[in-house]
Amino acid sequence: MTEPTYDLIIRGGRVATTTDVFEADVAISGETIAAVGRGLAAAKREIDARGKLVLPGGVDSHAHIEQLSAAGIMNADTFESATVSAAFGGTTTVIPFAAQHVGMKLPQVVEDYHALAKKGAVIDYAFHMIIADATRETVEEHIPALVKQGHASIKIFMTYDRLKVDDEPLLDILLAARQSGAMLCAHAENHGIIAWMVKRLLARGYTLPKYHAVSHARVSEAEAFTRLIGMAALIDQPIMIFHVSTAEGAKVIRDARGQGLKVFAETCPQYLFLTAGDLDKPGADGAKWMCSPPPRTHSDQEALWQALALGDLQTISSDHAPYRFDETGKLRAGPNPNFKQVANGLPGLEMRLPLLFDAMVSKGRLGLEKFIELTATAPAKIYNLHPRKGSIAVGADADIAIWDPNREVTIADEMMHDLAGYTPFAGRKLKGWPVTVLSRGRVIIDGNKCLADAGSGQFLARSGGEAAKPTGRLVADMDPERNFGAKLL
Ligand code: DUC
Ligand code: ZN
Ligand code: ZN
Repeated sequence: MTEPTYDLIIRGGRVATTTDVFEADVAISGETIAAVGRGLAAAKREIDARGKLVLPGGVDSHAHIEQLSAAGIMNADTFESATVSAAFGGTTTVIPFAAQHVGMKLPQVVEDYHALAKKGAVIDYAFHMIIADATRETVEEHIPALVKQGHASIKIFMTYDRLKVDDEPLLDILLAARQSGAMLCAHAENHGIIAWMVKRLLARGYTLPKYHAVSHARVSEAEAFTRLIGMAALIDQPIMIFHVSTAEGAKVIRDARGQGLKVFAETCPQYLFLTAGDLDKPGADGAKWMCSPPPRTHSDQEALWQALALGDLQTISSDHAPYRFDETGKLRAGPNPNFKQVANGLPGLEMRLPLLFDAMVSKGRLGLEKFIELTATAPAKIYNLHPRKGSIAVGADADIAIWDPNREVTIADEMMHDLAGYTPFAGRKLKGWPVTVLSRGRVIIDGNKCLADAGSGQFLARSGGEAAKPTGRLVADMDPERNFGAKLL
């Protein structure tokens, strides 16, 4: 008897990429995709995918896992719970953070997060390194060394008291990113505006969660984007602007891209499906919907969808940042905290793809190919994980989500596999659900069962790749030939 040719075949589904949707079998040998075609030879095992969609597993390029908040509150999840919940939602690659706080040595921070992820993760992962303490040692020694070790993206905060990086150290970090070939990602909001608004609101007794949204005045986003883009242009350093929430912010990015600057940007489901009105609940309840930047208005949602359609925003990540609605998380300061005392963040790894599939594929907004691009292929490309991750192609890792496009589900808190204890999207009715999920050829989700072992996810070392390469056009101010003699230009 002849040996079966492949280890596994996913037979008869509709396979989709960013450009094509077609009926095919997908054959897997070991951990990678060996063939895509019709009537492929036998395998040791087969999955019947007739009537289903066979899609690349999602790539979630922004998630906070086992991370301390700015105020020192720990996320609700472990690497195991977060990645199990991601897998249930059809995501097979995640990029969380190795988060430095002031006084910490970056190599130790990275080592500590490695240890946590190695123990728990059930899907593959890379890290963005958060820099909160731009000492000379961090900037000149640690960043270059760690980028070489495969951590080719850096994240900074322009707000939050204990994390924010001011303009001058930010320029140092942009330069370090440029010299080591890393992407610079940013949480860009104007700290002074937010701090000033917070003080005025609290002094007048406006303490409920809904005032969190008021305190993050809209202009704080567009102003910080403009300042960051200006500094990045000075250094000629590519940047990724995280979680765009306003129409004005999206316009700043469109204009910068129109000038040929290498500015990438993402938004998140909370800015496409929630509004500031969701924070307006009795008592402290609105804290469950508190994140930064806050959800805005319906017209911002429309502007963000348009920006996604036009390519101004290239990815949709979750910004998963789960805190329980109890004294360990959102209510750490007591049952009636003022909005400034509440940890910012929402759980989102699990619901990112089902929410977007329902809106984009089932309801038809932008369609299946764009869904794959925004949630898998584009983040894999921008963070240099493609072609290994983010697509269904021969030679790629067999990271695959099989979706039942007709399954109808009403989201409920009890269904979630993360440890937040709630989802801000409870009660929504969705059509389309990931029913089987594979990571490197292993079935890790089969219906409502998780079959993956803690620690079976692998670290993905990566260099900066194409997206992180400077344009090569140094502005005159930075050019010694042209301006360090202070010539008139
Ligand atoms: N915003 C959040 O809402 N949570 C995590 C960090 C952030 O910037
Ligand atoms: Zn952020
Ligand atoms: Zn974040």
